[in-house]
Amino acid sequence: MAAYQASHRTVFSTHPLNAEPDIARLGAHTFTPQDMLYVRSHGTQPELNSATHRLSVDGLVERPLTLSLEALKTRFPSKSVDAVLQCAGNRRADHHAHAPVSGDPWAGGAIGQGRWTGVPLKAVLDAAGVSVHEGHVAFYGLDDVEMEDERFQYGVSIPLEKALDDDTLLAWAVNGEPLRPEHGYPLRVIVPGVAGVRSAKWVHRIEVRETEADTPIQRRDYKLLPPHMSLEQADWSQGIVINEMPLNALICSPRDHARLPAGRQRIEGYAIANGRSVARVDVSPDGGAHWHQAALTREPDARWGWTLWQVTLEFGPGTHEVVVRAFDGAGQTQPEHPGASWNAKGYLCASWHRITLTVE
Ligand SMILES: Nc1nc2c(c(=O)[nH]1)N[C@H]1C(S)=C(S)[C@@H](COP(=O)(O)O)O[C@H]1N2
Ligand SMILES: [Mo]
Repeated sequence: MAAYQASHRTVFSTHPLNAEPDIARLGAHTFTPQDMLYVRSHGTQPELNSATHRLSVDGLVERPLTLSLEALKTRFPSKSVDAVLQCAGNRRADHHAHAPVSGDPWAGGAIGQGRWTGVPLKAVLDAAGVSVHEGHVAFYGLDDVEMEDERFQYGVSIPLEKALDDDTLLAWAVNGEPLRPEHGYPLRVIVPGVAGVRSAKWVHRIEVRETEADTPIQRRDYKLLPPHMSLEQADWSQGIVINEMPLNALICSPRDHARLPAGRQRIEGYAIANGRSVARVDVSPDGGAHWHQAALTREPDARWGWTLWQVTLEFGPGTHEVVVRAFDGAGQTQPEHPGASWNAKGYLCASWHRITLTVE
């Protein structure tokens, strides 16, 4: 077994807490243990109590509601959903290596899979009686965020249609444990297949609206800007709102720049198609000149899950560039270079992942 880094994770900041696990450990677990799951927080970490916490549901509904955790757990049918949570900035380091971008340089560990337990958001919205056919559902957290000298409460929204998907949850547990404070205790939203930003932590208010949430996080962040647009001159109205995540794959082990003895070497990692299937994972031992197909491991019902993969390849002495790329069920694959999707905030990097191995 490889020797793990002492800390097991990279901490970009502590206030707010932003940290990703050592990716060599990440790929070893189908369900990411909570203390290994990346943390992406924009502001304060509220100290909440599940006994006194309340969730309100208002806006374009016939019967506004205020619910305790107890009421959520007893008045609605609960269910568990296996889903990957992934930051839109995952793999930003690869965009950054192409040309500088703004934001923490996540290597590829801003992702993890959980078995989330809670109530379908749809059940709560049905109880409140949504009075529109089209619209948006906004989620507000109890954390305070500072952005460009403004201080505000975290808030985001998703289209009503996605809010009514049976798998969109108000979750209080993951992998059979209550949520930890940094992951949204006592209640968070889980929007499977969608960028983590929409899965609001510490949620205390849900609002049904005609338009997207009027919050800075929704309107002036988490958008894919056109390639020529700098952050200083950003016209956010021209950005694509990030919801669905692209096809992606990563080599978790061995680590980039590992030194290894000559011979057979197991290569492993994750691939994700977010609601579609990962149909094939190709691994190249020589920078993309030749490709080998990896064996895939996927939970049969995991519509929103990741696919772990592994392949054993032979390496002689020298330096080798090992590359991975996935194909989805539509036969589509990933861009070869990070420049193809470069944007000033470094979102949605999904190019072929490359590591360098030195074999002695
Ligand atoms: N209230 C609140 N919810 C939030 C955030 C936040 O800062 N505050 N960060 C979002 C982002 S960008 C991501 S990627 C996920 C991260 O969830 P995790 O920290 O549990 O991994 O939470 C989302 N929900
Ligand atoms: Mo994120």
